[in-house]
Amino acid sequence: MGQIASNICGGDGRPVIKNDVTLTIKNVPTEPIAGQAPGTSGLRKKTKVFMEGNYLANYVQSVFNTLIEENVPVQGGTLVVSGDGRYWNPEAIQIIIKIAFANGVGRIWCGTDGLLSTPATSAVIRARGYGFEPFGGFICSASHNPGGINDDFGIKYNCENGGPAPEKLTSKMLEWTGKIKEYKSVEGLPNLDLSKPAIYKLGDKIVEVFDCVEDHLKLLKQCFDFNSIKRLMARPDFTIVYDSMSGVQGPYARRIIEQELGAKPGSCTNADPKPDFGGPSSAWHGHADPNLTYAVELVATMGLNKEGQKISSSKPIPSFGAAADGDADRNMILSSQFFISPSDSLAMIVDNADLIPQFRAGLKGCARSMPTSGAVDLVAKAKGIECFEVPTGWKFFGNLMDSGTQYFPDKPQYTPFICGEESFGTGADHVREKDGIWAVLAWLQILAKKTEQAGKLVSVEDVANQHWKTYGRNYYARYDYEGVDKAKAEDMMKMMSGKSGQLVGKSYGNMKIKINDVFEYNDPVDGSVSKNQGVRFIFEDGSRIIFRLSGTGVAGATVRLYLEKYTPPTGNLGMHQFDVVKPLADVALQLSNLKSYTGRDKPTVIT
Ligand code: G16
Repeated sequence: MGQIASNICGGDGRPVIKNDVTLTIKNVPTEPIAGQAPGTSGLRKKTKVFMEGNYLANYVQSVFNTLIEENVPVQGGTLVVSGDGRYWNPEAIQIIIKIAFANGVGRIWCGTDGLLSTPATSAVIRARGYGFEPFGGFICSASHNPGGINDDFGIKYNCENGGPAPEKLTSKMLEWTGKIKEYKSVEGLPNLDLSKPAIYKLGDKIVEVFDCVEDHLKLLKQCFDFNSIKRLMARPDFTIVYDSMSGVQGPYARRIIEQELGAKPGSCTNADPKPDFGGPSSAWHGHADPNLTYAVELVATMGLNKEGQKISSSKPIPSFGAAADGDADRNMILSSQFFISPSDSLAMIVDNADLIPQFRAGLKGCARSMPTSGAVDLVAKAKGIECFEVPTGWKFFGNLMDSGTQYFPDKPQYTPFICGEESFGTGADHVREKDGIWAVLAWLQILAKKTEQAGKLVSVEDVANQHWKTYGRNYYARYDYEGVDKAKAEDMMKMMSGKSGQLVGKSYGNMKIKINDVFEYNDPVDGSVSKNQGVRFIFEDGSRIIFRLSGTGVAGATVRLYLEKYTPPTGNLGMHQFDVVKPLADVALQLSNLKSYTGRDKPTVIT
């Protein structure tokens, strides 16, 4: 950078780099850009769209206009700005910093190399503290969507509680994008080296760069008993592979799983973050999306094919496997030749919460998104814990976790709290985002304690078998039809919504429809209503067929079809989930007429 007046230590080992620059605020005229509505999780578009003209600046300024209107303490405040390392992250971060300073922000916090995973951002906003508590943060990420100049970019604003902005704020942001006339920026900001921890004093503004792992690690150490996980790792019969799929999880995985917990070096694979998450030449074609289809490398290492069926392997199969997505909020959990569905994983973590120190005071609440299987409901009922069903989108869990705190002091408290989604998201109230490495540690903690109790290695498969014998099994699968014509997909949804309630009592094979409706959520904490959250067909035997359109894609539409069939403990628990739900899929195709609407006769991804 420009002139370094002095280079002294910041007290915590970081150099303080002073630069007496004068940052001049400029008002840049702009015009509204259509289509800046955030989806399920932030604004996601093709990278080239974000790179064009004022696209990013308009959105960021619209966020600031909203925050200022809402009396958020932006003036002199602290803001976190980082991302998942995807293509154009460094440039976007510089643009955001300039707009933030021009709008009055006093201090910016960045992870090293501009990296912070989504859960780590939440941890930093909530827990880094020391007198400069941030009012919020920007996460530059399109999560599991591929990165690269020809792929996707995204941005999301998280609030002071560390969670995604609620719908009432994002709608105001959207309103601003429709009437914006200018954005503010500063001139004279030197190019900052974000590669090492440092404190930059730039006139009266400060940019602090800190190790991207430290805050998240500190928080996770409060949640888990690292020593007992270390003992599991040290067992000669335990091996682990954690695939970061070239996303942002790499530095976290290496530091926590290998260095802190003692897994063998090399246990963390694809652990160098890449701007294209490995791109077309990677086995997963840059889709850093941990599921059976995309996490092909890990799935094969664990002795499975993409249908989750056992395959032979010439190499020893690790006892535990996990994968993360681009921004490291998602997780997939496997054991040797065994895949656990995210819905089951959630239920089993809730069932074994007493083995996790974070919940030593006793779990008070849990929740799942609507399409997630009802496996967790059965556990919650047996244990007398409150269980909520919310729409798809992590933001809907936030209010439940904040209920009974300073945000909603008159409402009941549901924390300690665990929640999760079928879309490979699991987490708890230590942060306000789903947390991939938290889920991995939760499983390792459960296995470590059960192994200690049993005196022999207990696997994910052992826990699952025991669980199903107790609660029965919610056989589950999701079919995705990606890249279909948006208008046609919307017509199909409209047709099904239009029949709401009319199919009750109708039989399909040996199943009779009990409920057919469009899911609507009445938030018990802030009273807000979210309509149109998916078409549901619920049968008398408890089987469910759910249809929704994905809200995270950037082109066309993705139809998601969720299928669930419950088998009691006395039934056949050892079948393959895809075979069990197949007859339900046939009924779903009949109910939706999907083939004639979309022209598709098979899904792109089944997981
Ligand atoms: C986001 C949300 C999740 C949601 C998922 C799937 O995940 O944070 O809560 O379940 O999208 O959404 P859709 O079905 O609309 O594509 P992520 O990992 O992409 O941030």
